[in-house]
Order: sequence, then C-alpha cells, then structure tokens
Amino acid sequence: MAIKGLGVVDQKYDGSNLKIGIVHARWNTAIIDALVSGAIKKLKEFGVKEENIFVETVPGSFELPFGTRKLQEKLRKTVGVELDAIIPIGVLIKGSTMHFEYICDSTTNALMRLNETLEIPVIFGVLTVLTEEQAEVRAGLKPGMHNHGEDWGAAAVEMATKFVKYE
Ligand code: DLZ
Repeated sequence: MAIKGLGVVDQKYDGSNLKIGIVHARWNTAIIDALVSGAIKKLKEFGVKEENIFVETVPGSFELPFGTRKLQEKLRKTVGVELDAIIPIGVLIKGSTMHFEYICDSTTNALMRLNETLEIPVIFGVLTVLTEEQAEVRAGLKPGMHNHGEDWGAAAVEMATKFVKYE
C-alpha cells in the first residue's frame, strides 16, 4: 500500500451532473498547463462533462483567491451556472527574496478561508516548491512521476458529491 498520496478512492463517484470551475495562474506556464490537463483528465474520468468544466485564468497565484471567489459569482450572473466545486491552480517557486514566503502564506490562507465563506469546496491546487525540478516532478513532467492535478480533480468530484450534490 502506498504511504503517500491520495490513496484508494473510497467509492465510485459519478460526476456527470457536476459543474466544476478551474482558476489557474499563468506564472510557470509549462507546469501549470500539465497540472490543469491532469485535473481535467481526472474530472472527465469521473464523468464530468467537458461543457461543465469552466476554466479561467489569473496572472499569478496571489490573484487566485479573488479569482476563485469571483468566478463563482461571474458564472452565476452571466450564464446562470452554479458551480459545485472550484480548483484554484498555481505554482509558486522559491526565488532569492522573501516574495515566495509572503505569497505562499497569504494565498494559502485566503484559499483556506474561502472554504469557510463559499458554499462549495475550494480545492488546494497550489504547488509551493523550492525548485523548478520539484514542480516538474509534481506535475508529472518527469518520467514515471505522478501529476498532482489529477488528485485535485478527484478531490473536487469527491467533495462536491459528498457535500454539495449528495441527494
Ligand atoms: C511576483 C511573483 C513571483 C516572484 N513568483 C511567482 C510564482 O512563483 N508563482 C506565481 O504564481 N506568481 C508569482 N508572482 C506573481 C504574483 O503571484 C502576483 O501575480 C503579482 O505579485 C501581482 O499581484
């Protein structure tokens, strides 16, 4: 049995009636693209329809909390769509200043607080890594390595099914 990672999914989930939002930063694009693809692949494997996956971008991870909150509101107001979960995706790579620490801390806290204020689950799709290589490994860009975006897709379906559309 694997020690790390998501583990075995506890039941078979049907995401065919779910609407899932993805808000992703554009910093570190190659890694972001892989993570977003991984999340979408997993959502589809769980039956989420392509037309029910709503993708929006923001400049960097610091903008993720605002983008996450506003995507829900924007879709509701413009096209009458009620999201069942949102996956914010960002990649923060440590540089030579304290910027990394501040953005990691504020972004993580703000996303966590959205779970207390929004009525839908907000998944934590942010990699906070020390090197580009660590990010590539976690995005499945190195041979044989696992794409964490897939875990975020699975987490969104599980949380939405258990706690939003459970009837
Ligand atoms: C400024 C900045 C830096 C230094 N590093 C990253 C990063 O590694 N990953 C990321 O997503 N965003 C970074 N940013 C941009 C900030 O998140 C934000 O977009 C800008 O400070 C503008 O508010």
